[in-house]
Amino acid sequence: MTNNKTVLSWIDEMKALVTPDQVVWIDGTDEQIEALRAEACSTGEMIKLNQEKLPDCYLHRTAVNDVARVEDRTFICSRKEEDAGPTNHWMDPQKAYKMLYDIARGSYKGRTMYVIPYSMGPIGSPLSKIGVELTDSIYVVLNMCIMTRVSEKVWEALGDSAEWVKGLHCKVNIDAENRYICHFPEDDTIISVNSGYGGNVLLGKKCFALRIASYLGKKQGWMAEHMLILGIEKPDGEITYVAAAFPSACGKTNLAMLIPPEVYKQKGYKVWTVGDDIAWMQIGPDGRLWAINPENGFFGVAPGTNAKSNPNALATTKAGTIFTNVAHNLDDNTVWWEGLDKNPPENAVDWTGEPWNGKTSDKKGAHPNSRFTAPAKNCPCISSEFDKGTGVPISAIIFGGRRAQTTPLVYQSRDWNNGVFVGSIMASETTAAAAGAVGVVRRDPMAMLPFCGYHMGDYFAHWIEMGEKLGDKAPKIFNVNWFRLDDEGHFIWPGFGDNLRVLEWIVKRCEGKADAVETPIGYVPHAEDINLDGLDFSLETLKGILEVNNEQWLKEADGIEEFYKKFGDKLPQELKDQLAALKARLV
Ligand code: GTP
Ligand code: SPV
Ligand code: MN
Repeated sequence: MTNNKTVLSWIDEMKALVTPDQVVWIDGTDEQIEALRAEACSTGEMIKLNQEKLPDCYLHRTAVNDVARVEDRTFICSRKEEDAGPTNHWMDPQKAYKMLYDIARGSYKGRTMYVIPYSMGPIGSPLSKIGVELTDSIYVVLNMCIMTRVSEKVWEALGDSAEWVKGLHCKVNIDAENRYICHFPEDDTIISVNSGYGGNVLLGKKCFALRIASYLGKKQGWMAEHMLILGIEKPDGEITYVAAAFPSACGKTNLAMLIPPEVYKQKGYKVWTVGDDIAWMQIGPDGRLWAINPENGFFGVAPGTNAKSNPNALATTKAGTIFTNVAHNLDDNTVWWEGLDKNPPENAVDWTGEPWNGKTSDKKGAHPNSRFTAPAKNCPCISSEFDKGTGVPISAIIFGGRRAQTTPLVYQSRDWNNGVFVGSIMASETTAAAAGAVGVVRRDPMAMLPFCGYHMGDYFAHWIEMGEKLGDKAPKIFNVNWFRLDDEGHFIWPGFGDNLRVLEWIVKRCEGKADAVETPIGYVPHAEDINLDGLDFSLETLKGILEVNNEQWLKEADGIEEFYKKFGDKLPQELKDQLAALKARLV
C-alpha cells in the first residue's frame, strides 16, 4: 500500500462516488492472483481450462455487444474543443465528468473495488510511467497483471509524486447505450464505463500508453506510438532494431514475432521481439531515437494464429494466458479459433456461449476480434533488452496498412519530412478490432487515428520537430504493404516469415548497402535485390507488387488533399509542400 496523499485522496473520492462493499489492494503476488482466479471461476466470470495442456490458462466471454473498441464512444475531453482536433470525438470536461459520475454513482454496490498500481515500462526506469486503475472486474485485474507490471514496488517507485495517471473503470450494466471511454489529458485521467472489453477497459493500454501518453510526449518532447519493436540479428551477431506502425489487426504481433524462413535460419538470422503494439520513444544521450515497450504482455488477435503463421505467438499462449471470446472445446477443455487448425471441435461452445459444432455450423466459433492475453516472458523470441529500462536504438521506422492495390510491397521515403508525409497519408481497410464496418479504406495516419490524444495537425508538427532534433541520427522511414490482392482476391505476397526478405532490404538501406529505384512516391527496391531464395515466387510477380502506378497515385493524391482539408491551419506547411511535390512528380 501507499501513503501517497494524491493517491489516497483520489481513492477516497472515488469510493464515495461508486460505494463499493469493500476495497481490495492488488499486489500482483501469485497468492492473490490464484485467489482471484478461483473467485472468478466460482461466479462463472472465467472458466479454468485443461491444466495439463494449458497450465494457468482461463477462458472469458464478454457480452455479445461488447467485443471491440468503440471509437464513436471514445472521447478526448480537453478544455478546448480545438485541442482534440477534427479526428477525435470531444466532450467538454465539466459535462463529461458530470455525465460519467452520474453513471458511475453507486455502481460498485454489492461489488468490490480493486486498486491496481501499475507501471508502464520496467518499474523505476526513467522512461516508465505509473498509473492506478480502479475496477470492479476481476477479469480486468487479471489482465492488467499480465499486460502491465503490477506490484507493491510500483508504490515505492511512485513515492510522494503526483505524477501518475488516474483510471476509473466501472462495468455498471455493460449497457452499450451508456458506454463511454473518456480521456482528460490535462488531468491525467481516464474514465471508462459500461464495457468489459480489453481495449476499452485495460486502461494502461490504448487509453494511457497512447492517448494520454501521446499528449505527454508532445508536451515533454518524446513520442508514444502504435508500433511494434523488433530486433533483426544478422549472422555476425549484429542486431538492428526497427519500429513499425500498422493499424489494428494489420500484422504487428505477427511481424514482431516473425520466424525467419528456412534459408535465413540456416545462415544464422534471428528475430527478437521487444514489443508488439506500443512504443515509447525518446532521444537518447547519443542523439539517436531509443524505444521501450511499455507493456508486459501481448493482447493479441487469436483468429489466424497457428503453428505455421505465428508459432511464437502460439507458444506464448500455452501458459498463464487468458483467452477472450474464442471457442471452448468441451471434449478436452481447451480453446479453438478459426485458422488454428483444420480440425474444429464438434462438441464446443462458441464465443456467444451457445453450443457449437465446428464441423457442421456455418457460424464462427471465435469472434474475429477474439484475443489472448499472454505474458511477454513466455515468448520464445523475447529480446534480452525487453526488461531493461534503457530501451533499444531504432534504425528504421516502418509504416504499413492493408491495401488491396496502389501501395507497393515496400518503399523508402526520401527523407524524414517525406517520411512524416508517408505516415500521415497511411490508409488501410478497416478490421474487426473496432466496432463498425469492416473492409472500408480509411486514412489512418501513423496508425494513430483512434489513439492520438490531441489535435492531429499538432501531432504531425511534433513529428517534424522530432526530426529536426534527431538530424542525421533520425531513423530512416519506410512503408510496407503485405496485403496486395490478385484478380481473384488472394494475397499475392506470402507474408508472415517471408516478410523478413523485405526487412533485410530495409536494413541494407539503413546501412547504405542496397540500391533502389527512384519513383514519384519514394525509393523502391530493384526486384532482384529482394532475396527470393527458397521461395516459390517469381521475379515477375514481385515486379508487379513493387510497381508504382502514377494514375492510381494521382487519385490517391486527390484523396490525400481532401483528407488534409480537415486539419485546416494546423496542417504543417511542410506536409502541404510534400503533397505539392508528390503531385508535381506524378504528372
Ligand atoms: P492489434 O493487436 O489489433 O493491434 O493487431 P496487430 O496489428 O498486432 O495484428 P496481428 O499481427 O494480430 O494480425 C492481424 C491479422 O493479420 C491476422 O489475421 C493475421 O493472420 C494477418 N496477418 C498478419 N501478418 C500478415 C501477413 O504478412 N500477410 C497476410 N496476408 N496476413 C497477415
Ligand atoms: C488494437 O485494436 O489496436 C489492439 C487491441 O491492440 S485493443 O487493446 O482492443 O486496442
Ligand atoms: Mn493495437
